[in-house]
Amino acid sequence: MSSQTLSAMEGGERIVTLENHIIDSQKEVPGASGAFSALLSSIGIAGKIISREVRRAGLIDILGLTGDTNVQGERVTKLDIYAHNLLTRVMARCGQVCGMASEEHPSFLQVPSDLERGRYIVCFDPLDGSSNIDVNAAIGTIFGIWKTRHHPDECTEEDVLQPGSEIVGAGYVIYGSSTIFVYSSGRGVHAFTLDPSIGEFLLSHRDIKTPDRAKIYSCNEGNAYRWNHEGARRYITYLKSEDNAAGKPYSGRYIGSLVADFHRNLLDGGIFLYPADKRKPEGKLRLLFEAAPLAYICEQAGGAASTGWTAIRDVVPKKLHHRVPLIIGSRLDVEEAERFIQGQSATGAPAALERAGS
Ligand code: P6P
Repeated sequence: MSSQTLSAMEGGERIVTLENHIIDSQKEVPGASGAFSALLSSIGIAGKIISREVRRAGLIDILGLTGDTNVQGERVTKLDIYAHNLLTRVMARCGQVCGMASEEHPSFLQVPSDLERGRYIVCFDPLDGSSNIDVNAAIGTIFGIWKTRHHPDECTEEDVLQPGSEIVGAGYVIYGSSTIFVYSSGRGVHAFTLDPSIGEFLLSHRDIKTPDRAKIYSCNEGNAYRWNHEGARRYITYLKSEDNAAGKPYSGRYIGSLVADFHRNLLDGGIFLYPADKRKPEGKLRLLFEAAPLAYICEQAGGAASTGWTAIRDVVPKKLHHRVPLIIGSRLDVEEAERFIQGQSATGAPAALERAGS
């Protein structure tokens, strides 16, 4: 064998596509049927198609608003509807899903009986942050995968109302300077960057671990005056105070697109907060379509996700569009934010005592 051929064989990293990785991961699961792999691959295909539409939205009059508002009371963009319709169609026809729920649809969606049903339930936010589309800020698709508790032909909304602790897989696709598919099926978090010239997601970040602490905080400070808990305001003030020995002040970074803010913090560390406020006393972000899937990813990467009081994974949804406060990111930062919100302080002392200087 020539030395050139030998070096070609031995040189460089293996090129790993999303499909390669999904099949390799399946081999680690005894008795796996391939159903989960087929479902994930279908979501990957949907991500590629939505990426294509997002990239050319400005050129084919698919930007802008439909003039409608969704079940969230939010203005709906044409791309929101495109992404919702595409994901609903792909999930219904992949043969692995019996029911689904979408942030853009008010009720549970059972896969029709004339289509092959599988044992998975999928909840998704088809295009999170879509209010940022027209200004070309990064947006994303978020998905969470659960198993139905009933036979696939009998699945109901009850099968969707499961806590994040029952998630069997989750991920997101971020449509930013590049399109990246990030997922976990319980064995770490892995990211794949789309090479549009070959139409493949290629492994770019293996086994992502988020730093335990980092000097980034991400929140809409314009809402701070109406946050329900004084401790949340005290926490942000604390982060901005000058204490270089304690690594402060932190830097503020807020894009206003959850997937973009989350993805930055997942890779570089930091904390994202969307506390409950007087307008949205239960919180703004949706448990099933945003918080629970991202909490799963974050915990798989060594981070933490909380309402400020309870781990997101432990919150049992009371309704499809259940909203929660979301504090998510680097573990030590989230734990510190919880102490403030719960009325303690950085030292863990009750805030009243600390304020008294005792
Ligand atoms: P605000 C986008 O509409 C979204 O649902 C999330 O992507 C984002 O984190 C949040 O709302 C932004 O909300 O009130 O700061 O505009």
